[in-house]
Amino acid sequence: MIREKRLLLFVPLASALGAATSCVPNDSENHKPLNIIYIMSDDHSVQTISSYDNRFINTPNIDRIVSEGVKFTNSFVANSISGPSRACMLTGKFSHKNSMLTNLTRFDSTQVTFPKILQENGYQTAIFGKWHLKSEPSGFDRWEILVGQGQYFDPIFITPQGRVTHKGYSTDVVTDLSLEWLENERDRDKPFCLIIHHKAPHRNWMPNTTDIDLFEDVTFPLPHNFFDEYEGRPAAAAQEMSIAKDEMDYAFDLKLNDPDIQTRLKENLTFALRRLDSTQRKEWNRVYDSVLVDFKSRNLSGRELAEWKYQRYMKDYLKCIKSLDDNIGRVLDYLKKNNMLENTIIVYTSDQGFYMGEHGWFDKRFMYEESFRTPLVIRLPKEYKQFRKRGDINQFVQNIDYAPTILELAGAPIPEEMQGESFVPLLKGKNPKEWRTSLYYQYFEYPAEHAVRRHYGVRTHRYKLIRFYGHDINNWELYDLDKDPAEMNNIYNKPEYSKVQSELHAELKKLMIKYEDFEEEDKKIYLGL
Ligand code: SGN
Ligand code: CA
Repeated sequence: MIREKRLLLFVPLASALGAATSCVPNDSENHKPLNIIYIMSDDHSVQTISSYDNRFINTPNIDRIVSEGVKFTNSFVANSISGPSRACMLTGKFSHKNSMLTNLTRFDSTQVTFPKILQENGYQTAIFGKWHLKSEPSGFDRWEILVGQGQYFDPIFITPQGRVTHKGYSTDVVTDLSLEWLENERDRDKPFCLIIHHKAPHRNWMPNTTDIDLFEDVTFPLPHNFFDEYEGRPAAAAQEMSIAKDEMDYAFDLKLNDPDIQTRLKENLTFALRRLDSTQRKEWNRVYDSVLVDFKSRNLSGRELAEWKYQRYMKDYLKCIKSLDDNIGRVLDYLKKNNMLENTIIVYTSDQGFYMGEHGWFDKRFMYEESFRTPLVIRLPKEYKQFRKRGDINQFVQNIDYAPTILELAGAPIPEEMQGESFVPLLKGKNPKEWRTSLYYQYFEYPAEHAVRRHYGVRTHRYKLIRFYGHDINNWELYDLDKDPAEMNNIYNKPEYSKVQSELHAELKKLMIKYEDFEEEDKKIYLGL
């Protein structure tokens, strides 16, 4: 079934924009369907994009998208982990509906996805980079995807014709493939949707050797809750994603390559380093050998050791972000040079947020702010400028909205089964009265790496209610985000919040019914089914 708001196929952009049609200049570009470039990185935190947060790094190219478009200040995922997040993005549905609950699941590629609908409506579709859904891509005219998580150096890709290795650094290679497709492979008579999915800055945060010296002399501010003791938050206490503990591996994560340092993931570093050529290896050793010497000479322990690990983590992660931002710049420059900017929508986002030491963590998964949020910035063609004067959009959006939004932008129909909402009205600067005021979240991957318990919850503009459930946990958390933005103080069952608490329970139940998430035993019991 197709929703009523379905748009005509290939309506000129001016008509797709509705009421203001007559104001749109009538040059020929406006009569072509919009091209879409969707760039998504892996694990890029909101904290490390300068237009969101300028404490750590300058990202001029991502910021260019913002200055020529919009920045979503309240952008969230539906399930903060790669495969599930990608499935939500493609299908416009929550995980329980697209069945991709965890990274271990295989995506059912017979499902309806936005690239398939674009294809049916005359678009050319292509994807390069991380896929992470186990089954092969469908709905793409051209695809070349990384094997699993992919490698940072000389990454191996899967193509319909078999495997191929491309020499170079992953972020450069994925961009090269994308630009090559734009320049030489696509059919220039058709509109396109190009999806560029970077591996970076995923663990183990290996920088390009060209960026290897960056940030070496910078000391980053420690998050105020780095030494969190998780009082009143048993799930947070039970996680295994602590920078201070061995979960942040001295060899694999911190690149301390030494016979004296034998760790659980040491072999993974050995394998990753084998992919560097001799020139790259020389550069690598120049930097990381001196880090090793420094580390040994300090003989650190306790808090000092944890802080040293945090500093190393930040440096490596941010080196990866530098290359990511540079490569986004390459795409923008290409479009500018080829006069394509005004007929192309450019989206930049991540598959989820990430912890930069908040609560003492790396990784994601939790419904807490740093990993529930994800960056979302969109460069808009000039026709949109008359609708939106301001750069920030503050309404709640979620990655289940991407599919319906992209379809509406392309003038293609939005299937009824998609649970997300097109946010095209927000891009036009409208403030729809009926827009969502609460968000639903779910996480399923447990037992698993990093030991984050299953949970679900609701977030409003001020409060967050989370339920952790399973064989070894059964508890609720409630946060007043105005008073406690870092989510340190669980106020569940505090008498002064009893009214708020019951309102949030009602809202959570409403969302579970709306999105039809009541198959699991815990949810059935909660809903009284
Ligand atoms: C790998 C990482 C984990 C990470 C998951 C999921 N371990 O398993 O730290 O949480 O990926 O990440 S590693 O030792 O292989 O680096 S996700 O972004 O793909 O969901
Ligand atoms: Ca990820």
